[in-house]
Amino acid sequence: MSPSPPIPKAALYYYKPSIWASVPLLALEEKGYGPDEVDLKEVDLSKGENFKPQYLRLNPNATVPTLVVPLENTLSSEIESRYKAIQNTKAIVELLDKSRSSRSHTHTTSSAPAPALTPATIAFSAASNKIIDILHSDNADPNALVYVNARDDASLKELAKEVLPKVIAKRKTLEELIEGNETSQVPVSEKTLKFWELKMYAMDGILAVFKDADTPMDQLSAEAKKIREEYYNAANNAWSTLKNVLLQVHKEIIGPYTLGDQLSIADLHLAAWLARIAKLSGANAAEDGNTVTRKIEAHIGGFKLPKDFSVTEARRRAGLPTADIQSTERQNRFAAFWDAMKERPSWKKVYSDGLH
Ligand SMILES: N[C@@H](CCC(=O)N[C@@H](CS)C(=O)NCC(=O)O)C(=O)O
Repeated sequence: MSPSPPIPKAALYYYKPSIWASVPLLALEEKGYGPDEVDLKEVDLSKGENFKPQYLRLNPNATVPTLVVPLENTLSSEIESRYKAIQNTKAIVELLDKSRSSRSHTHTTSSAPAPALTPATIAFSAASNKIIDILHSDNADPNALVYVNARDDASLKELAKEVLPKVIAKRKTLEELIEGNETSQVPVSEKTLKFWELKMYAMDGILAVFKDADTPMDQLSAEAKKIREEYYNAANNAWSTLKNVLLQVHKEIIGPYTLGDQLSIADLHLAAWLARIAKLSGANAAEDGNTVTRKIEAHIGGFKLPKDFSVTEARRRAGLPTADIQSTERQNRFAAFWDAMKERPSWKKVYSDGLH
């Protein structure tokens, strides 16, 4: 008998500092996927690797994560048509959850248990979808917040040190792709070219703000001053809008996890999102939930989350020790969530290099 062909493997395209790619990375750990079940392929966003035609064929939006999965029972002999690329975080995590169960016969390489992360009831499923949709809405966009994380000249100068090298590198890649295409024997489609040009335009908009970040406002030309003022307006609006996002999500959390004491897929989205907001607010991975949320409140300014959750209850439900806690102590639900989440091996692994 000839040996059976190897089971085709899925591949997850990710970038470690990316917020949304962290969600499937958390899911892989929580589900107990073995390293030989999914190939991890890094796409360096800071160098614009995601704009290259090879990657655009997998994901025309040029974003991570992308999960490429083999399709079973295909009639086609074409290798390419036997794979399907899934291009958004929510669908990827749902698939990772469903594809590995404790009874799965095709994924036997890891003996770790594979708890179901998808909510089991219609009501929980609706709550989970609501939270995920809020976190992925434009008002909550954690990537946009990176660029508007300065509301005065001193913080703009600091932020420029981080943003400028990346934007310049991405712009260079786009420029090379566009120029290379002009002389290429196999030029890309009009659509791809337009996409690159639009991305270049976006990079130029960011550069216009950050290129003279070292110059104080009162020494700028009239035009540069106008750009800076518009930027501060946009930044103030973004952080002010975030208050509503936080309150909306807070209202949905049962505690300590979004749906109570069981981890679910909404928690993976929330963990990555909150880690980014915490980082932008100056918090770090070692800090506890109360400290982190105090920093978020202070960073937003004039904002307090409701302290409507019992600390003892939160810790008891998360399986954490409660002996040192005063039974009347209350905290906000993000703080309780943070404390529960940060104890998990998945979180420790994904945030081993600090928050991102
Ligand atoms: N809707 C997409 C959004 C993914 C996304 O925005 N990913 C970011 C990284 S977290 C990205 O790839 N950005 C492209 C870039 O930085 O050029 C999803 O849910 O997967």
